Amino acid sequence: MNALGRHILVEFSGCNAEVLNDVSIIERSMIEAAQIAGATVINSTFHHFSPWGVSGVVVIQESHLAIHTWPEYRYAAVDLFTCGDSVDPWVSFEHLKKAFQANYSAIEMNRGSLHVIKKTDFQPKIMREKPSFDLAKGVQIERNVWFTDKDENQALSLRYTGDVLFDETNPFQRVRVLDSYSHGKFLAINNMVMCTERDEFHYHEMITHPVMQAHGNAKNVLVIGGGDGGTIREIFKYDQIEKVTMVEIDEAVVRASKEHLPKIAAEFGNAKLNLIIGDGIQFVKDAAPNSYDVIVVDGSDPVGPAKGLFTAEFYQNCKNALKDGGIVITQGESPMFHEGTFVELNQCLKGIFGKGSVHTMLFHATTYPSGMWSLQMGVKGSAHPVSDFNKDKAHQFSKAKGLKYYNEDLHSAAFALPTFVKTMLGENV
Ligand code: SPD
Repeated sequence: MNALGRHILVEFSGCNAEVLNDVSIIERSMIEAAQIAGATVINSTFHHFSPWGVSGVVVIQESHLAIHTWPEYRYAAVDLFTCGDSVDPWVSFEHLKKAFQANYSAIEMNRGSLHVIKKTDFQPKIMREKPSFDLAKGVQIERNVWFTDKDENQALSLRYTGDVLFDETNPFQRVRVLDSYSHGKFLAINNMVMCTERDEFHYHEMITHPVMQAHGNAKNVLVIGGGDGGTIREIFKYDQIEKVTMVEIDEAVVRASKEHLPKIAAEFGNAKLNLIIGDGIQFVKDAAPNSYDVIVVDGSDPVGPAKGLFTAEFYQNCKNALKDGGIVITQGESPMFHEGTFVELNQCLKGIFGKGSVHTMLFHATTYPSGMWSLQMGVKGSAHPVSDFNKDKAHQFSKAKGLKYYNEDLHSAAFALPTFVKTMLGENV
């Protein structure tokens, strides 16, 4: 070869769109493509974009392999660039063609043609230290694979190992468990983070304890969603509980959590739990009036099956199913990430429970986009969750149960809203 390297520019078309949207498969295929061509892999960086698409690069001692995918066009742009004679980029090409089930067009060009460039006697002023390891001896490569929860303008990313512990797509949604470096294992539904091992207690304690403490003596509780089990784990910390009914639409969420997130899914064996795999929206519609002390709506974001959890009909049915003095609490999205949904849900609840009986809380959701998340309460009655709650009881409870986020001071503080949020909700009078 009369050049420093060979560069193949590939247009892969007609590919399998699901494969092109799967960061783990893409990363694995690209690394394999490098390795079977005889390259020495140094590291890899891959990002999954939401709603779709993957970009990534595998750095090899002999240059790089790079990819950008457009699943919606079933298209991938791939660069296979290798230097020296020991690696054949066409071997990588063949591997990827098969992995993506692709049609292709490709051109090869020489890089650093020796007709054009001449070697000099360049002597670097500073010599790099010798590497402390021998790449050829198969050291562990550094992988840089990211999961991104985002809309068109904002995102939250977690770097994960690249290994996929659970991945199932069913008619409702895609359910995954991945292993992040900073937050441990996490549950993702449709490219959105649901909970991570490290910070799930923020969400699960806050969706449970303020409402349970505000009620004071809830014995019969209904949970809609909550398939990972974190919410029922918190509810079962109350000795007075007689029955918890949980209606989760997707059994895969329960299974994934039991299998991979056992500390979150710790209470599925509780004898007081009635777990129903079914449609929570229909369940509440059919529920007998005046049945529940507390209803917890622990759903996903309003796409897919959780869409119906953001409607007036659903909350009207929740109100009917509550006893007098009962309270519904729902995850209310983020004022910074989903302002429209946040405000609409608040207005919807006010229309059903009355303006003075809807109360909004904020808490730190460190792995949800923007980090600021809301919970909204609708009270069937006149009790106020702050002025009427028993602070001393909340203190004793949170201490005795070793809670890590909720305490009696935070209870009141969570209802204190920043001025801009009050303005959004029309409450800054
Ligand atoms: N954007 C994430 C909102 C998720 C709310 N539900 C999480 C489920 C945890 N039990």
